[in-house]
Amino acid sequence: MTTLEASPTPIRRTGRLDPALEAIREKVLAGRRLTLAEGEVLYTTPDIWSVCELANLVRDRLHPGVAYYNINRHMNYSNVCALSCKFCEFYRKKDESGAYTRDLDYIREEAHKAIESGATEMHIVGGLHPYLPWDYYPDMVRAIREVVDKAGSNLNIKAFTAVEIVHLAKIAKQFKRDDRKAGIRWVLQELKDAGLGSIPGGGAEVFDDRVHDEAFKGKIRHDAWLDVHTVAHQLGLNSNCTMLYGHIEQRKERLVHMDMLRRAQDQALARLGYTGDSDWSAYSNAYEGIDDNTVDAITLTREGTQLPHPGMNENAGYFQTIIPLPFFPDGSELEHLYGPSGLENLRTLAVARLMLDNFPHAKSFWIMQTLAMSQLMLKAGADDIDGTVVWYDITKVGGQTTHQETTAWDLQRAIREAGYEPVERDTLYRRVVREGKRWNVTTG
Ligand code: V47
Repeated sequence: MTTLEASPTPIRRTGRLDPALEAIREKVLAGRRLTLAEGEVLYTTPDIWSVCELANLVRDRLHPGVAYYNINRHMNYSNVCALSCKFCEFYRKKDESGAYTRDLDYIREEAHKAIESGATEMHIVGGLHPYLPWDYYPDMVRAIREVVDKAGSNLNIKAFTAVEIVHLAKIAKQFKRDDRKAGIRWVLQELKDAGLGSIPGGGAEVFDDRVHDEAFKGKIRHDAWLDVHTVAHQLGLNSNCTMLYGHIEQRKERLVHMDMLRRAQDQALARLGYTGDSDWSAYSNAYEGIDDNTVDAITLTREGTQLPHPGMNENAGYFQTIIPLPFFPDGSELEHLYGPSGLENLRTLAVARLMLDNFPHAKSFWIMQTLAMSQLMLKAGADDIDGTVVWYDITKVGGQTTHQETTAWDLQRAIREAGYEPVERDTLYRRVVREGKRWNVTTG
């Protein structure tokens, strides 16, 4: 096993494929799963453009000719948080200046605005509020649902990271240490009944105990994060997942993170009837502590494989997309760090696309990557650049304002210029057909 360097690898273009990538290319073409050791090669080769090309080969096979965007709005119900994660500039303590908690009237008003703007999704997250009662959360979802139903809209309420869901199980007094999934199931079922439509991918950070203890101690670890998403999938809720990189983690830890996610997705896809490759010798992992023989590897990247889609199975829940998030040091306790470079962002997106062979989508979240970089990423594995967003409080790119709106036209233009047909999607990646602010989805 090689050791990954923390320092950037200088890139080189020789006009021919780095020989170290040849065997990897063969596997990618055949739609076979890459090992963690091969992931290291993707991270260390100076031939970064070939890594991007390989990732784009997969992306074009899965989504020929198109790239996705959506019309959405982000809303944070509170920035008050019991945790103090070192990478986070969003949280405030209860009486600190800038702390806010929204009431139901504010939330209803935001739902109105979202519908008026033609949004197909509200993305809602907040801190782990120490005092809000359990009822606040299903009441919030119900209040939005009422506004949405009254307007005859089909807007998806995508809300609460896995970290919040575990917190809610605790405040609802449903959390049982010896049966964590039971409390999670109770909370998710209540929220689903209230109108929750899907789960966002936040709060995953990097699935590594060392990084957890140094940078976000107190937050749930990877096992609880994965439990929430597994239960969500079992209840028929689709979810996304993120990876926050470029702070104190190593590239090797990112690869382990990706491996854990693809194993969880293997399980979700197996429940949907997909069958896999049980020949673990083909992609045996070299890392200590990684158990090799859990489930079959199911890949979606072979030519002609049908992608999972809503309604293919009753209670069909699965991970839709991986969203690598580059760390922004400004205003956080880790402000002394640089954050990842442009090339590291490009490479990480490409590596994620290649390693996560059972994920239908790879998203470049333009708010954190910038729209210019997201456009480049459409040629390095990304098929989705997210949405119109409007207000974004969690990171503030290049300044202080949280108003980070872009128009659907800007997103379409970026996509077209990259050579793809822009496709407006809803939260579940169904094609949106719209007339102004009124919209519907097609099932094909
Ligand atoms: O969980 C916090 C990250 C996440 C910083 O599911 C930071 O479709 C960079 O999860 N620098 C929230 N990142 C964002 C998120 C998300 C975004 C877009 C779409 C979806 C989706 C999910 O932002 C947090 C955390 O991992 N974050 N602080 C920071 N300083």
